[in-house]
Amino acid sequence: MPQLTLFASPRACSLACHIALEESGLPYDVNIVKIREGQHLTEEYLRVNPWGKIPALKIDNEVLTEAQAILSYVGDSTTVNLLPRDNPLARARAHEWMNFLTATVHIAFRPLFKPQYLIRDPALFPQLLELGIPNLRKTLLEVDRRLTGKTWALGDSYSVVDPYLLVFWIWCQREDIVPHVADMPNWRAVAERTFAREATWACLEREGITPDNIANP
Ligand SMILES: N[C@@H](CCC(=O)N[C@@H](CS)C(=O)NCC(=O)O)C(=O)O
Repeated sequence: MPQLTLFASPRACSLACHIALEESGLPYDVNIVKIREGQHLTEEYLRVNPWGKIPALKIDNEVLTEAQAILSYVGDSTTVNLLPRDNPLARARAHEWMNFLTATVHIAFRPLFKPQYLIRDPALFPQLLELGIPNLRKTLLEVDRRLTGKTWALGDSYSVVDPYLLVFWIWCQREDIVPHVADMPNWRAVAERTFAREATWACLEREGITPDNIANP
């Protein structure tokens, strides 16, 4: 069994990998690297992931990056049913979700969370938000639409996609984001089911996330 160490920052997209590892029953360690404190840019972390992003999963002496790849690896490495194995379409659906979350949903938060990554002049940030806020709202509503009638993202079975969805649900609960987000009843129901799982709270607590600070980090 390889030795697994996840590098995670509280509330970052790494939370999905953290919960998936906890659900998987695989032995693993977590190394907390706080983005807010700039720890992702220290020499020590850049030796792990020169790209300076979270998450990274150390697998013995190799490092795997990208949330989707890590979730896929965890799903394939456990005997717990976290990723469809033998059904090509069901497996592709899992990747359809994960790719949508990585490439579209995650990025839709950028004008609000990290405008400085997109444009240098802070005077232009409001212009960025003019397009960014409706785009975020529309993207999140698309997540909700895709969850219509579903117990979990993939239907009846919990999978690595569900904790990934939870990351962005938690981001939506931030006091500064709530006003820009529509009601999303399908997603709320899936998120509540995910919150009800023991593994979820074990990881949230480890990252210092509590019901009291979830909206106001
Ligand atoms: N495409 C990467 C994105 C990784 C990423 O940007 N992670 C964020 C945290 S959610 C990060 O490391 N941010 C540090 C920064 O550049 O400020 C993935 O899906 O893993």
